[in-house]
Amino acid sequence: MDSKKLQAIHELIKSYKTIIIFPHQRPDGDAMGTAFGLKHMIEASFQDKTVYVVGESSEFTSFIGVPDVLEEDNIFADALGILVDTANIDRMGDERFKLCEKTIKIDHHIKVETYGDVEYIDTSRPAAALIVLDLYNMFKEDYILTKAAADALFFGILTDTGRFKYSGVNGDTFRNVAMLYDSGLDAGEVYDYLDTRTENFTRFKGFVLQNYEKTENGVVYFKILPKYLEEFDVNLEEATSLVNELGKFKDCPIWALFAEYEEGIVRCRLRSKGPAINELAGKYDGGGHAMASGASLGTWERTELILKDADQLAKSYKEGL
Ligand SMILES: [Mn+2]
Repeated sequence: MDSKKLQAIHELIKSYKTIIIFPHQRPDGDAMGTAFGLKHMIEASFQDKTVYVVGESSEFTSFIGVPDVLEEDNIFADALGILVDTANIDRMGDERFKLCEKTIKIDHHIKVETYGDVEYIDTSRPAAALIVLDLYNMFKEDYILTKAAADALFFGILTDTGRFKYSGVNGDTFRNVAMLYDSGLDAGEVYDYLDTRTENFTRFKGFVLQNYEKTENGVVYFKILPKYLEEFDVNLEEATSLVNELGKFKDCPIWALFAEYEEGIVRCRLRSKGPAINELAGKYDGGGHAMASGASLGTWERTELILKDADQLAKSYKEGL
């Protein structure tokens, strides 16, 4: 935690009437949870401020909130932009952060590039939403954490930590989460939402678990071909959320889930419970955390290349054990 920078963030928030929050493209639970948590917290605390969240919407995160559509570019000129959960600036969901008078970066990914008038990166936090709580905790007299803010932040923390299971979760995580419970969090509501599945999705999950593949040294993978989405009538977002189902096998330290996001744009979600995989992801136009990264392959043929590399990584990891 960097109290000096949190102070700088707090001063900027206080000094702007209009604040616009920018989550990354294809927003996940943490990007949206952080954005809406921050929005609700600031709006409840300062009656004279208007806070917008802009960028892409997603069905999964609509439970927490749907971004505003700001057609007038001039709203941005007098605003403070807060860019959350994003290491690469070209992944921002709305480019108009460039029009903002001042910008703040709040992120928990390993630094890829420097941006923002205040750049706050804390890789010790397993979700960006937890950084909002660091801010809240430091300036409790100035902020009000409402139930809506608590629910959004909890949604972000749960989804980015695999419900408190991933590495990086520690006492600080729970101390921050305790403040959410103290602020009226309805955890049951969030869990119920996350646990609700359609029957189509459940059938698709069964299909993945029957048909996954494995390399020689224990890289488990599955390729979500577009025809499967049609066959099972599930969307890409739902389908790719299954990534961790492939990580439950003994002696299989790495797993990957491939999908085609647009024609000719094949990406993978890469996960590990052994060797760090972010460097491997970097080699394929991606990146992320040591144990959870994403990579961009382009074509289906190129998936074999990353699988080969991942297999080697699994091999040397096992040999080194
Ligand atoms: Mn995150």
